[in-house]
Parts: sequence; structure tokens; C-alpha cells
Amino acid sequence: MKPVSWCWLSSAVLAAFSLLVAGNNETEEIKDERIRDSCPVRLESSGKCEEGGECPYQVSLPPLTIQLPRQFSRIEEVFKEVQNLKEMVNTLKKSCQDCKLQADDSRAPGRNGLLSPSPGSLGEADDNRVQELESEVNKLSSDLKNAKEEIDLLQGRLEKLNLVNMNNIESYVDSKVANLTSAVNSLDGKCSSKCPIQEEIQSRPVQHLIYKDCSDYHTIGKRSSEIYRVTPDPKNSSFEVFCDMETMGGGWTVLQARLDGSTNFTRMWRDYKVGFGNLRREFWLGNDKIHLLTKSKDMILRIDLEDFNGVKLYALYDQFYVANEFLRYRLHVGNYNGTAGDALHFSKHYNHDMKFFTTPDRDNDRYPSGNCGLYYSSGWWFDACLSANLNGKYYHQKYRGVRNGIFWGTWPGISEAQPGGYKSSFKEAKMMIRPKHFKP
Ligand SMILES: [Ca+2]
Repeated sequence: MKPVSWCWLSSAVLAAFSLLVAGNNETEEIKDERIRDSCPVRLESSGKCEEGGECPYQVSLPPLTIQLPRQFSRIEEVFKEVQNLKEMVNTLKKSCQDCKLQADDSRAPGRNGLLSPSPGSLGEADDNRVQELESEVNKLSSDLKNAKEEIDLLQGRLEKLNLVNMNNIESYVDSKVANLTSAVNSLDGKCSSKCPIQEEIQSRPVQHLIYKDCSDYHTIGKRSSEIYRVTPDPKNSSFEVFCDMETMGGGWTVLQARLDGSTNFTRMWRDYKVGFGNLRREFWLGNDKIHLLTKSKDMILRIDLEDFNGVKLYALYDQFYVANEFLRYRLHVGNYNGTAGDALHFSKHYNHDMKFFTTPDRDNDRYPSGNCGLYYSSGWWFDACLSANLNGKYYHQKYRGVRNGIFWGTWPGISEAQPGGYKSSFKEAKMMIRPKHFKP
């Protein structure tokens, strides 16, 4: 019974195995090989049969190989993937740990010297910084102060240089004007003697359509002291002047007149520039016009004065020229002659020659602490400040206080102390010019 059952068992196992193999659609070769290599099931006696007893049998089975379905092979892939995933997770985990460490690092105070110091040291450092900034500000402000002082110093030097340059320019212009004037005069002389044609032209009336000053009107026979129109410079427009055709033979162009106080002479730069007043009474002709008149020809200046005692004196200057506005109407006056004294060159300290024109609103004087024009209420070629001022206030009698009346420092007795500090003034004053070479 038992061997049969073993055999059956073997057959059943084989059948099952065959079924498994048949279930698998493997290739025929594998099946053939398996059949070839497989061992048959063997049932054999162990050879140690007991007398009258049963012999033990043993079953030898061939090595068992179970073919798993193909899908099972994916397990390996899955396993590999799981392995990969595991590695990835580990990597991530590690990097996450690193991250955390870095994050902790960045929170840690005082690392690498780049991070914020602790609150305690923060305040201290701020204080130090504030102190540093304060000392820097102090240093800068002291530097600025020094710079300002230097600038002031340089400005002072610059002003001096400007003055020096201005003097040079003016001297240059003056010398050129003098040269040109003498050249023109010499040409005039040549023409009158050696150029008959020119002489003919000169004799025509058209030649005197332009009257440069009052002497030209005198030349054509005008003898009444009147208002005439003159054109000292053809490039500039003509203007009216009052001509004195009586004093010293006439031909005088009047620049200034005082006789009754009807015109206020306390005026600003603009008024002195263009002129003001009434040509028939009191007036200032105007610095621009005076410049043009004295520029066109060499002029002489005559000053006539009369005090309230009826004393009449005069001062004559052989040279008189007033520069243009750019040169602040600088006065050039020289070669005094006359009876009133040379008040324009009173002394080394009171000298009006070569001085700029100053008005109450334009300080060009040599008095450093103030404006002479403002103090003495007029426009004039102030030094620091004056030994003459023909544009002072008109007083009808002696006056007290600041000597701001019409003043001529060389007038006899004018500087003598008056009882009660009274000062003398003038009843009349007049300034007029005529060409140096004019022969009435
Ligand atoms: Ca001054």
C-alpha cells in the first residue's frame, strides 16, 4: 500500500509540476531541457531490511525549481526603486539636516563678523558711531571755516588786483586816446595848410552839420549864451547843452550849474549818469555826456565860484577827462591855473584826481568805512572823502553840522573856525569845458 501511495504522491507532484510548467508559456527549449535534466522520482530500499520486518524506503526527488510568473521579476525592479527612493530620502534627510544647521548658524549671534552684534554691544557701537560722526562734523565745520577765511583773503587780493588791472586798462586807453588825439590834430594841421581841396570842403556849410560842442557853434559865429544841440560822438545820439559864449571869449560847454538851490543834487547813480535839472538854471549834464564830450577832444575845465560876500574866483585846469561808466567815470584833471586854488589836488590825502565817481547808492570812494556820497549827500569824485564837492547841498546862508554844502577847500578863509561852528557855502558855482586848442 505505502509504495503505491508514494508513487501516487510522486506522480501527483510531477503532475502538479507539469501543470505549472504548462501554465507558464515559456519556450519549448526550457521545457525540453528541464525534461532532459530532471531526474525521475525514485523509490528505493535503504537496504537494511529487518528480518520479517518491513524495509524502509526512501523517495529521492529531483531538485525542485519553481518558475514564478514573469510579473515576479518586477519585484527586483521595485526593490531597486525602493532602494533608490531610500537613498533619495536619506540624501534629502541629510541635506535637510544641513539646512537646519545653517539656519541655526544664521540665528547664532556674532558669527563671521557679518551678523548683528548682541543688543548690548549694538548700543555701544551706535554711541561710538555717533561720536565718530560728531567729530567728523566738527572737523568739517572747522575746515569750512578755514576755507571761508581763505576765500575772504583771496577775495581781498582779487579786489586789489582788479583795481590794479583797472588802472592799467585805463592808463592804456588814456595813452591810446592821447595818441589818436594828437594824430588827428596833426592831420588837421596838415590839411588846413597843405590840402587846398580839403580847405574847400571845410569851407562848405555841410562841414558844420555836426557840432561836437559849444566851441563849434562859436566857430560858426554863434555868440549868444543859449541851449544848443551837440554831437560829440557820431556813434552816439546828440543832446542839448547850455553854451557860455561870454566868459573868456566864449565857446564853453557847461557841465554843471548852481545858483539858487532849485535843483536837488542828492541823487543816485542813474540820475548822475543821464543828467538832471534845468539847463537854463541848475543842472548836472550827465556823466555819459561828459565822457563823450571829453573823449572827442582834449578839453580844459573852468570852475567859477561866487560866495555870499560877492567874491568871484575861478580855477582853470588844462587837462580834463572823465572815463566811461565801465571805468566808473574816473576823473582825470590836471595843470591848475586860477584864483580859487587847486582844491581838487588839495594834499596827498585829499586828491580828487584819478578818483571814481561815487553816489549815495554806489560806493567807489577811498573811504573804507562808509560811503562819502551818502555822508555828503551828493555824487562826486570822492577821495576819503573830500577837499572839494561842487554837488553838495545848496545852502542859502551859513550852516552847521556835516560839511555837506557846496565846498571848495582852497577858498580863502573857508576852513577857518566860525563862531558856533558855522560853515560857509557858495552862492554860485559853475563847471564848463572847452577844447584845449580852441582860439576864440
Ligand atoms: Ca567807501
